[in-house]
Amino acid sequence: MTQTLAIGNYTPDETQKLESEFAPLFLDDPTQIGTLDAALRDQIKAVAYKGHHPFGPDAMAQLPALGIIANYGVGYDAIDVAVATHNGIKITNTPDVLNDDVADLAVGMILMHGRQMAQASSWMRSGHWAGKGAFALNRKVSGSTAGILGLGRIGREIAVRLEAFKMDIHYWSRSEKDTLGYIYHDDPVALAGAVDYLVVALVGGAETQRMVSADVLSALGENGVLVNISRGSTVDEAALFTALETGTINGAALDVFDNEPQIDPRFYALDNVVLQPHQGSGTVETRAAMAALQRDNISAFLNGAPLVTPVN
Ligand code: 8YV
Repeated sequence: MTQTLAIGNYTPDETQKLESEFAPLFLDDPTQIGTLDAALRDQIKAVAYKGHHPFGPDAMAQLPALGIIANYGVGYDAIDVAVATHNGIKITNTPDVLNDDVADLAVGMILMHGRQMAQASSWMRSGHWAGKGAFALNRKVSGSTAGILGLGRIGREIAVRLEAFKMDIHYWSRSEKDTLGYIYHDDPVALAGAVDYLVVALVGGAETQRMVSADVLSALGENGVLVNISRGSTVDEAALFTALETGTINGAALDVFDNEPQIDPRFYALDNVVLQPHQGSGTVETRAAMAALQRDNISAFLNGAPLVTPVN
């Protein structure tokens, strides 16, 4: 009897491991749950979820025996946790195992933006070094001032790395943290006004929706660079286009967007933006650890053991 539904785009290795542990049914996204026979839906106790499509009340109502949604990812903003909790459905996520990779990518994007490495590589491959001479001078990164918007587990890993680049670290969080030498701002606009790099490491969801507003971008100013490795929803993208197109900020380095993967094509025309395809956690090692944690949570639930990384 199938008790598990695996929803999302799993790699062949992940698929094989899910199959051998749980023999699940596979679907692409939650909107397909209704295509299953009611008799099958009635048996489903666990969902392994991977993706960013909304998983809301309608999907949950179609699975009356559901007890757990094990999310593949630290961010679970796609899942309606309030409704799940109300219905007695446990949510788990995959925290910590991806902190290093996401922080590494944030730092890499800062260096790519400042040192123009992608443009320099294209310059060489086009034969311009020998033909036209030296590549254009660019922007010094070390010794800048960094602002971390959301000093959680990933934000702290970014801060630690940027300290090694001799940066002063400022931050905003819901409350002041016990940090050695980091400067707290109680308002995102004040944070943006104090730094060269504003690095967004917020959780997604209603409470952080469009926190990077036109006012924040205006405070960041013409030397400022916005870095986002969290969720596209945290940034007012319309205001960001205005700021990038009119030069009221210096640039942006973005791993996350509205409407992924169909992002606004205006991004492709901007030279002052580093673009990455939401690949913060996307290494072989980390994705294996995330997938294993997801499976461990499902196993724990089905065996009546304590969940490894519960959310609610
Ligand atoms: C995704 C992420 O989980 O962990 C998160 O919150 O956004 C990513 O690691 C990954 O893209 C798979 O959907």
